[in-house]
Amino acid sequence: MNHPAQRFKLFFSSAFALAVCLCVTAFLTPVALAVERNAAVNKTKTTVEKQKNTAAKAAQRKTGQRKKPATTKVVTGKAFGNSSAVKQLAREIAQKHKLPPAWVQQQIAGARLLPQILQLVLPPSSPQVKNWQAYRARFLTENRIQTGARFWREHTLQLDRAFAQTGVEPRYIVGILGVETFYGQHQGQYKLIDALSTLSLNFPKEHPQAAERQVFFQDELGYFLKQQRAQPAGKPVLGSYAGASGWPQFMPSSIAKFAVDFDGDGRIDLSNSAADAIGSVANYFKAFGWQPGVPTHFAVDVQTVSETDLSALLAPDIVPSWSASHLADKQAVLEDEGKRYSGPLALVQLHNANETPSYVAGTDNFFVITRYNRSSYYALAVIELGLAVEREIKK
Ligand SMILES: [Ca+2]
Repeated sequence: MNHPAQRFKLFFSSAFALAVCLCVTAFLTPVALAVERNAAVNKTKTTVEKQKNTAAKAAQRKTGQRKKPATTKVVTGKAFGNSSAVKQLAREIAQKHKLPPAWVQQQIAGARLLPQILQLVLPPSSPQVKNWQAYRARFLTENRIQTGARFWREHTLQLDRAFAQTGVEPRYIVGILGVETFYGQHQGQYKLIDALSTLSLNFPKEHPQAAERQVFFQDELGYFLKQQRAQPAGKPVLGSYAGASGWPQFMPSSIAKFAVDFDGDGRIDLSNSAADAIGSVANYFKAFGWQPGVPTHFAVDVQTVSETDLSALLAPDIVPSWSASHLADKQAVLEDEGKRYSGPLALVQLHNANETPSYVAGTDNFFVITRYNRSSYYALAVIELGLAVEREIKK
């Protein structure tokens, strides 16, 4: 998929044994400026020290980390006012999104600079060590599974209706909403108008893709204002520092393209309506080619694969490229169901810090989940959380 977004890298620090640092890389993901939950254990505590406190707190909010430090406070700077940059941006947004120029300018002029998020959007300053097992452990907690089970029971009708309309099985919707916001509990605390205006007007020039990123956020600000004009929220919309909001953490452009009014009240409200969130996640997956009933991945053993073949099989990364028989030719041993699978597969490698990596063979549906967030770690956490919740409710 080509539509713009950005991804972030998560990694742990030993000093924050349970906290997570959130750093932006210059990548694109679809829905939310989604956090790339490519987890990595940063045992040496060397990277992004200057971002650690705020980033860890942001990650805690986003992921439902239980061990919270003192209440985080959003640092708010001055209002942008009617500067020439604001006037120009307002003109551009008004024209592109067919909005009244004076109204757009008023909205942006009243927005406030959020200095702390300018740090958060910078890429990490040193490589990260990825660790699937640590990453998985953060999301597959008993608390999250039990909360997911309550959510599923409470919203069974909507989940079933979404499945009937889109073919997206409830477990994947439940997995997404659990990983994204702990079932609506951690939707973010930044005013979207402030966050998006800050990134539109003051995007840090030292970012390697600064110009492209700034244009991206200007477009997102336009979508956001268009939605506010059409359907005023009545109070400030809150979300992540990157502009994602609601239970499913959709960016404004994703709301425009994929969100649906699933409870039939005439409004799309991803912040307050679990039903709208359910329908919108299902609709998103359907739009990216979800195939009902197709598994997301198979177990695969690569111990007997030669190093050269392994490199070749890993080259396409998460893009399904190999037949089951091709994998067999290269001595990769699929589980039985995988051996019979007729679609293309991706050999997905997940690092476990210094331990042996994990591998799965991802199907087209695995790839669809990565359209939500371009990370195999993220996708597998969503899948495993959804399965764990499903097992819980079927007990
Ligand atoms: Ca609604």
